[in-house]
Order: sequence, then structure tokens, then C-alpha cells
Amino acid sequence: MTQSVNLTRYLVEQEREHGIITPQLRLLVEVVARACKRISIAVNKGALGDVLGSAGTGNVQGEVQKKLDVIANDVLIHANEWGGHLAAMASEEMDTVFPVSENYPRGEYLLLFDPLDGSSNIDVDVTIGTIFSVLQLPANAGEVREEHFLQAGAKQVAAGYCVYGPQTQLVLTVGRGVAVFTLDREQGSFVLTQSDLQIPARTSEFSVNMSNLRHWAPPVKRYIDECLQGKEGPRGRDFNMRWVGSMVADVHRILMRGGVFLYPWDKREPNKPGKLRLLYEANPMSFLVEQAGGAATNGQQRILDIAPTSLHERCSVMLGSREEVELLQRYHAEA
Ligand code: AHM
Ligand code: MG
Repeated sequence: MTQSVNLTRYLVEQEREHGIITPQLRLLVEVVARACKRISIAVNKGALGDVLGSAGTGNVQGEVQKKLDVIANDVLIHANEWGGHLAAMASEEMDTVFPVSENYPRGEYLLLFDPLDGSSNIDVDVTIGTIFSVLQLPANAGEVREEHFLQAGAKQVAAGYCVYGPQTQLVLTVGRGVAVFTLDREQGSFVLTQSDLQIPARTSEFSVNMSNLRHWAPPVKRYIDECLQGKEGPRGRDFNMRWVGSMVADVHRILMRGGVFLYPWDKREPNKPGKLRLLYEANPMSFLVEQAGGAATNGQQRILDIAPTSLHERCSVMLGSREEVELLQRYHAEA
């Protein structure tokens, strides 16, 4: 009988055979995965668990919080604060960093997350997810401060997301490719269902909120316009479009079958680089996409090279199949 590989075994093997993770990092990923199981259960209950609708509060970015945003944030905090693997956490839903209490030992890692991505899809039973990113606390850091989190995405030691769709899947990188685990609800464990994921370099599918077209910068308009011209245009082939409106779901599709995802700068808010958050969304997704052979840019530079200047910084995002992202980069350079 072939034995299935669960998340614990996968992590133990990464530690033992490849030496790329530490026991503390293994614990961290397992705790995050356990928290995601709890969130998945809450998501599945929906109205029966009284988890839908607005929480009646706002977050630091002035967005109305949904009950599930708050629940998922609490689950991640409480699951992670006592294990001794973390120094601090930061979340899209919290104003400032959350250092672990002095009642617990301090670990060497920093955990960042978007607890519930795709909030606008919660109440309509459409796929949502949790995104996370792991950094190392700089040596001799002393008291943890916001500046310790302001590391380029290339410094991430792990990143992933959990997608709550028809199946619950955990997609993970610890810097050696991308692995996919599917939640076996009977066993209560994440089972490895795909390893060494690769995004095809070429694609004919794009993912963007087309209602914003008139607000984009010329290079993005040019790229999408040429896709829309199909066979008759300069691209010489027809393009398909898919847009769920949850980054997790849209990026998951791209990791599974290729494509390019865009959430570009928009002239309605000229001083903001984009809508999505660099530390909680763009960096972890870019790390996964690069580990799967794809590319991620903000138009000007590789997303993983951006030096963050604040915790809730935004970022223009274009990621996915390598050839398409390179073309977008070229159109930006030519503009
Ligand atoms: P959220 O973290 O509050 O859910 O916001 C991020 C989401 C992304 O998942 C998605 O790509 C984008 O916002 C969709 O925004 P819009 O519907 O405004 O185009
Ligand atoms: Mg989000």
C-alpha cells in the first residue's frame, strides 16, 4: 500500500534530508496549518455558525471588517502566541505589530498574515483563503518593532496560503519548490497531493478586475488591450479571462494551470502604489509564484526586491506565467 505523505512528514523530510528548515519553523508551519483547519471549519458552517456578515468594526485601512476577518485573525493569534516559535506577528487586520507575551518563550520568527483574503466573497459562498509569510527576526533585535518586519520579500523563509474552496488546500513553500496539501476531513490532516508545482511559462489566460480598465496606466492598458484583440491582434492568439475576486483563488488557479494575475496601480488613488498589501499578499504570493517557475513584478521591479517602508504598504501586482510577466515588464520599460 502506498503511504500518503502528510504535512508533518513533508516538513520532517525537508528538515532531515534537505536541512532547509529548523524545528521551530516546522512547528510554526504546523501551527498555522492547524489554525487554517479551524478557520476552514468556521467557513464551512457559514450562517449555521453565525460567522457571516459584518463585524461592525473597521480595520487600520478603513475597511469594514467581516465577522470572519475578525474570527480568522483571532484564531491565528491564539494558535501561534504560546508555542515559543515566534517573536511577533503582524496582520492586515491589526494596526500595529503583535509581540508574543512575555509569559511565553520568544522564538526567532516573525509571522505575517492576511487572515481572510477575499472578504467581499464571504457572504456569497465563493472561495476565500488565508495568506501567510514568515521572516526571521534580525539577530540582536532586542524589543520587536515594526522596522523588523520591513524586510524585502526575498528574505522570506516560508510562505503559503490556505484556500477554502470545494476542497481546503494548503499551498506552501519553504524555499525549495511549491507543495500542495489537501485537507482530509476524516483524518483531520493535510495530505500532500502535488509536489514541485510548475507554472507553464506561456499562457492565454489573464485575471484582472476589468471594471477598472479606464483607470490603469498605459502599459497595463496596452497589455490587456492586446489580449482582447485575440487572434487578429499583435499577440496572434485568443485570450480567456477569469476573475474570482479573491486573490487566493485567482492565484491558486494560476499555480494550477498558468495565467497572469494583475492588480495594478490605479489613477483614482495616484499616491497609492496599488490596492493589495505588499507584506501580507504580494510578497508571499510572489515567493510562491517564483518558486513555481513564474515571475512577479510591480512594473518597475521584481516584487521580492522591494524594500518595504511601512507595515501596511500597498503594491501594484502582476504575477504568474513568466513570459507574460516579462512582456508586462517590457511594456512598462518602453512607456
Ligand atoms: P481583502 O484582503 O480585504 O479581501 O482584499 C483583497 C482582495 C483580493 O483578494 C482581491 O484580488 C481584491 O481584493 C479584489 O478587490 P476588488 O473587488 O476591489 O477588485
Ligand atoms: Mg487580502
